[in-house]
Amino acid sequence: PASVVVSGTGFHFRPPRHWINDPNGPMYYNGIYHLFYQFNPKGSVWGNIVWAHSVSTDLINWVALEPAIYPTKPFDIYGCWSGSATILPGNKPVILYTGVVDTQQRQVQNIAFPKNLSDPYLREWVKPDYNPVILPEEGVNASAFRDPTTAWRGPSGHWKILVGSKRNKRGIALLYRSRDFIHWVKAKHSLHTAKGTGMWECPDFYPVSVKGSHGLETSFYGEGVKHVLKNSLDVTRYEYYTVGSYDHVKDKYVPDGTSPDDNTGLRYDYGNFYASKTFFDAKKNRRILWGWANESDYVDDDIAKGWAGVQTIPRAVWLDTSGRQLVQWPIEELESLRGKHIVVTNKKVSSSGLWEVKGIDSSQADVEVTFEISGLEKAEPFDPSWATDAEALCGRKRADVKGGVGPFGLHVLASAELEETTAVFFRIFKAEHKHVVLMCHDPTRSSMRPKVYKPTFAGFVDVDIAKTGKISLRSLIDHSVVESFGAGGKTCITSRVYPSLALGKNAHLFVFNNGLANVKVSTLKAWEIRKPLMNGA
Ligand code: DQQ
Repeated sequence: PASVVVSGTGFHFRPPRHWINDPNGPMYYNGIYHLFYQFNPKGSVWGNIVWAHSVSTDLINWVALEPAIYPTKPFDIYGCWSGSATILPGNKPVILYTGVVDTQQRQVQNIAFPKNLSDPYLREWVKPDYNPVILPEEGVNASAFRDPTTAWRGPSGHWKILVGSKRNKRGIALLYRSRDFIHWVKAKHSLHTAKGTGMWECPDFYPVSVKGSHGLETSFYGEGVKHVLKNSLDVTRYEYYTVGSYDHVKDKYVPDGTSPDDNTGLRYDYGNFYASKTFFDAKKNRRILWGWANESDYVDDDIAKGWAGVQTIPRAVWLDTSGRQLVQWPIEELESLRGKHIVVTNKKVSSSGLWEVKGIDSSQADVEVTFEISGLEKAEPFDPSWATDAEALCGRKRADVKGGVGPFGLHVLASAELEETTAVFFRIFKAEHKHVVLMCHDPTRSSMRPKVYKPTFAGFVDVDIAKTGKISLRSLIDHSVVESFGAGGKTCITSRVYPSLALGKNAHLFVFNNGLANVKVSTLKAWEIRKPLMNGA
């Protein structure tokens, strides 16, 4: 097969050319959404990093502007790395970002302001000469000192931020305080640390409401609030978060302990999703999550196709009613791109059943389906040792491994004869006192192309399946991106896949059941997704 036939993506955020990584400084300001991101203006591999800049009025259609922050001064001459925006009182946006100062990649934190607040797009940013505003002091590892968060303000009037770091293999979220946003002092105690995780990149820390799906401004404090701390682990390339309590006076964060805060903990997304960042959207009173989905093809392919990396579809994020985890859902604005659609109702998927969903072009689509499970008697027994590694379990029990209840789900980006497919599915097990629901992405057969990395990804879904008897799945399909949301967004998985046959009109969509028990599709809706304005891509 030809090695570089990769079609572009349709509705995922990316520039027309070159390498992108972390989303930076997302914000809503005077009616405009801003997204900055790590960008190499010279090629489709990582390097020469600047803050590229795009603006939008709906988070879906994007217009690219000139890069906003790029190396010019000793305090950022080797790179302008990740950081965050804060809207200061008086409606004044400000950015804190990491500057790389030498070839050993030693890091400092810098501040930048819009040059002209009356420019609706805030095109130009100024980096005052008094930068850097934070230097790595005694005892801080200068090459592991980066990615300042959005600031929050405590009852004392102090601003506070986190900076990611490590000491030996301990991940650290350093805490800094400032009265004026320019002079910052390191707090004696870090906000949180965990042993054995390695470097904490791109920390994020924010309040969530214990009731309802609305978001809270980052400085919010009061009753009925929990906090979320997320870190990106550069060793595993996965992110983990905890839900906990934060004391604004003592600056103490205590995770609830409902999930571990290491490599076995909760994740926003159990797939290819990294360096994420949230922001509070004052327009719609919600908190929105951006994450980066890297390529998983071969570097030579990225060079040949001339671009690499996308941002996932922005997701609203809030605390689940259980209080134990977050829930995520693609922003409602995405639905404005829905075009031609089809509906299937009350259709059985018998044991070993397979049927095609016809009538739409499914290479750029949005699919929502609800499966009804008639009985759980046939569920496979669950070995408790599997509980800490969903991914390994999915690797062993892939879509083609027969089960009791499930695997059932979708074949997306599939060729007509299923030589190629990315399987998105559930498998239900019987544990001692409950049922365990596993959600998987199995791209083992996603591409006939050589050298493509095709990892299986998986997470458990915290639902009482015996009680509800049904489970929903939504998949956003975009040529080389599959983003799936299980049980209304309780478990999310993103994959990058590179079909060589299942391209464009040759991409098919199937429903399958490879378990002994019958299941039923109570409803399936699938829409073609139109291409928005995407930075000229
Ligand atoms: N990417 C940036 C760093 C960050 C890493 C450099 C995470 O600031 O730690 O491009 O992907």
